Amino acid sequence: MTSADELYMRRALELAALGRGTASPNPMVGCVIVHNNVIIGEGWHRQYGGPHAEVHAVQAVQDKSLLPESRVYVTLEPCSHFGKTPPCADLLISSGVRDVVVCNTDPNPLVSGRGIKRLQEAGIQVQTGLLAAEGLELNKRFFTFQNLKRPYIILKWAETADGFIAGPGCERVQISGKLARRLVHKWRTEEQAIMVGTRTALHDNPHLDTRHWPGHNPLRIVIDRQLQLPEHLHLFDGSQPTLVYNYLKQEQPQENLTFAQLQQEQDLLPQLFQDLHQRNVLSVLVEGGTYLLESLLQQGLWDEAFIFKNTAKTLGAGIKAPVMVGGNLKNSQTFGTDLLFQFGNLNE
Ligand code: AOF
Ligand code: ZN
Repeated sequence: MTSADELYMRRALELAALGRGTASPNPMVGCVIVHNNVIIGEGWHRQYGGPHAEVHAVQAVQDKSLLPESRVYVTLEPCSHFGKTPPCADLLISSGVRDVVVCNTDPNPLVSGRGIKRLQEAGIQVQTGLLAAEGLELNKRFFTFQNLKRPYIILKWAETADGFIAGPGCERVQISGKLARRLVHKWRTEEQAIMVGTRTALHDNPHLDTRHWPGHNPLRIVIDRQLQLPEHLHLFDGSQPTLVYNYLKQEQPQENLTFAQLQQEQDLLPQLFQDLHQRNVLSVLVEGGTYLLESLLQQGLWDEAFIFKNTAKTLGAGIKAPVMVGGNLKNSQTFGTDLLFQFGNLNE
């Protein structure tokens, strides 16, 4: 592969990223078609349920007679299954393209190698693995979902300079500043779901919406084992979907409210994530409280963690913030008086 090949694949990855927040739970995929060092077609998977990247790219080519001398760069192995759209591998074959360069192979059991095989059997040359690390990072949610059969789990909390997450009576205290709050709302638009534990739902009465950033409102998930949370909480206002994990009942009484029952004899969190996998939820942002975050940290059930530490605020007493275990510090940034630490799970 030459540096020009790398450049076109970078462009395809850049296009793929335009589907952030809208392609999910599908992966973000980009496609670039090149003839004699000129890009003649581009596309990306814009919307879940909509046409795949290759379809948009082929449609964008004005002079289709150039396709037999063209090279296709696509960030994910072209699909081989009849899903919401016909197989992209067949589209590329019928378009008569010369060769195909793929960034990542598709772990989806419906595809996993069959797309590439199909292209090769039709006489199209295929090369894989170009900028694979970048592709894996871009679609980390999708790859984790497919490989571990659970959503990609992101933990987030804010703590004071002296390590507290809430006041002594569990009362809600605004710890991080305005910039941090906007950033969190942006993150919410990028994930499919937000989750909190019972005590946070009760004491904070959070909206778990995205009012400080344009974008979609994610699914709200709350754990309420014995269904003790009062109905007047914002979580149950019907303004966006809420999923309540509990031990008592399974039903959907209203459009935006679903009760999902878990088995009391089995570990709660693995069960819950298995259920979310079945519901096709690709990623979850866990926003508290301490008990839930610590359980996830201790069970190694997480992929990334974001911790805001407000260096200008102390509480003196209260609920201690979770203790990071198994974290690999990847980055730190400053937002006013907030320090943001980003961790990856060391064991992954
Ligand atoms: C491609 N190009 O742009 C994407 C692909 O439900 P469907 O029919 O949209 O299929 C979704 C699956 O297709 C998804 O899980 C992944 O395996 C593959 N995504 N494939 O050739 C694309 N987005
Ligand atoms: Zn496809």
